[in-house]
Amino acid sequence: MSYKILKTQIQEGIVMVTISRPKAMNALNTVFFDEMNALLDELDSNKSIKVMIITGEGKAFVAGADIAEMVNMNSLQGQRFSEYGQRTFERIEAMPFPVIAAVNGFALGGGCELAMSCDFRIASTKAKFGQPEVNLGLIPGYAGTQRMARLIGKADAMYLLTTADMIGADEALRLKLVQKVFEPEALMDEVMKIARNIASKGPQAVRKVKEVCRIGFYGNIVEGSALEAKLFGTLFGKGSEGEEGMKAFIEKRKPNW
Ligand code: CO8
Repeated sequence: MSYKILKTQIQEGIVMVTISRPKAMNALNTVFFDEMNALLDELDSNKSIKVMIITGEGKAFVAGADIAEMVNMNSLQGQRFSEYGQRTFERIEAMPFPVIAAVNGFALGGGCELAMSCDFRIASTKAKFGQPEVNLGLIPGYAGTQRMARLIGKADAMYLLTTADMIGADEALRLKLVQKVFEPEALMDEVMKIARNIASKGPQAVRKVKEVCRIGFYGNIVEGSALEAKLFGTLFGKGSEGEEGMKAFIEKRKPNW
């Protein structure tokens, strides 16, 4: 399928999705959400996908929700736009394979929220993060208030949400909002290395570890641990991925997944 805003490329089971609306700093509009949902429909059931990477074209990862589209919305339209974005980001978070945000530049407002819906964030030294909504008399609408507090703790989240401070990649690393930082020229090569590394692991194991980690993160430890044990068990037995992985270790060879 071809898209207006999303550019996609698949190689070695790794999907690279580039948000391409550079003249508007890749601001998120309805077309973006429609296209992202169509893409997620395509990828959801594709068992050959191992990792997805989301990045932005030009100076920005994403500079927020599209202010020009939002400015004339009434209360109900604002709520609907927020709910549509929330559902889309929940789907990204729940994709059966890991999703990496490769943050090349500004990740502001809805852009920071998009990055936080990914499993982890790898940033360029030029990346800038922030939730500037209060500058506009708004609050985050794509569950940024919920994810940020869970990812970096309530106090640091409240600091960023109420001051609207824009922080650089080093500060984002210190806060553990991002996991690694690279020079801009190296960013995509390094992200691909990480993606290939993940793609080389037991494919079912990677999918299950994501599922169980996500469920445990939002649920409780008893529920999460019970699911972990159940999914752990599914990797055992004749012809299973776990059997192959463990045999390969003992036989000092690479596993044949
Ligand atoms: N929406 C629409 N257009 C945008 C946005 C945006 N979020 N950000 C930038 N643009 C446009 C600019 O209007 C400009 O357009 P034009 O060339 O036609 O004038 C173009 O992109 C380039 O931008 P600048 O000239 O401003 O570029 P600079 O390099 O000087 O500055 C910044 C870059 C710092 C990123 C600056 O553009 C900026 O501050 N952007 C707005 C950031 C912001 O406030 N983001 C939060 C938006 S609100 C939000 O995301 C809420 C999410 C939840 C919504 C829930 C649904 C209701």
